[in-house]
Amino acid sequence: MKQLITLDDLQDFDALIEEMVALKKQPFAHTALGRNKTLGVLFFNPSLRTRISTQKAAQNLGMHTIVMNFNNEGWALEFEDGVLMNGTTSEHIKEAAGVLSQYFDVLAVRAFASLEDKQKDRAEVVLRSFAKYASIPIINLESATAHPLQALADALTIKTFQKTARPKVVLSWAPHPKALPQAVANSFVRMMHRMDAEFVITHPEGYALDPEITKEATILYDQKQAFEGADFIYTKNWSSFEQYGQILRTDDIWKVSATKMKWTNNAYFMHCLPVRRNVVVDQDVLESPQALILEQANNRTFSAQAILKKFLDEA
Ligand code: AN0
Ligand code: CP
Repeated sequence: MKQLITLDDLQDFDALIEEMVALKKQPFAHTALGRNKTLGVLFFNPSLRTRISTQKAAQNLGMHTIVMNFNNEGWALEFEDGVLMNGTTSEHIKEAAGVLSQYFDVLAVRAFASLEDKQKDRAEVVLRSFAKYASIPIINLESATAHPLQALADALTIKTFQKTARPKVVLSWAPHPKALPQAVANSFVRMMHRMDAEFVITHPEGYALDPEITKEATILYDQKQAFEGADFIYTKNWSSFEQYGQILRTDDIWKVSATKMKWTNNAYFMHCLPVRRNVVVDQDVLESPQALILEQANNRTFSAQAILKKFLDEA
């Protein structure tokens, strides 16, 4: 494996989950593996969890980390080939990725969707260009269409808390005042297809995700019907995929509340964070014993560590 851009790059899903469980039990069992190796971490967007947990994961493996906030501190990058660079961009991705490959052993990149150009976002121009022109492994820290480390952490959370062999897991769209990407939801769907579970997506009409990704999923427009008998409610906002990047409604009908959680089988509540309180979900749900949000955040260290370990093992 030379890159983790989407979960489709990962062949051995079950083995990776087992690795995460082992690393969570003994985070410092492989401190010699990353000795004298350096992880580069580039951010084109804000982050709390990804930024800290990825560095912690590297540190647990004995690696060094260098973080760079690229938007404010790097040169404006050009991604188009053969272009006359007499405009706003200062450095081509071919040089930038080549140069970074001189300094680092593994490179992790966060570059969100533009939500303006659907074709460019779907082509994953930024992440795939880094992967194409770097000579070192690339890890996606949330790209235009995917957030695989979040989904792997969520898989570990579900595995840890499931009470039956085949739990019912519901991905429920939520309201949000800003247009957000589909990346978290996409990766959650891809991940759920690899789990033994009854998986249901519920969202209002107009909020269908990329049909390429959801083609095997059960989709319900009735949130109550979806919640009935659920063991896990995973809520997340995303902007419209069809009317790309648009917010189609501003009401709070789809917000998760304690009343809605009563429709479920005493379900656990999940969200990747950051979450807008009382917009996406009521705060009493977030603060209830059923909320797994801190466990999900904790598991981000072990998803990053398992992927880093895989790259170091294969180097
Ligand atoms: C981002 C998103 O929805 O993709 C990051 C989530 C991990 N969320 C926000 O921008 C609020
Ligand atoms: N869940 C997640 O990726 O959080 P950050 O955006 O804070 O990294």
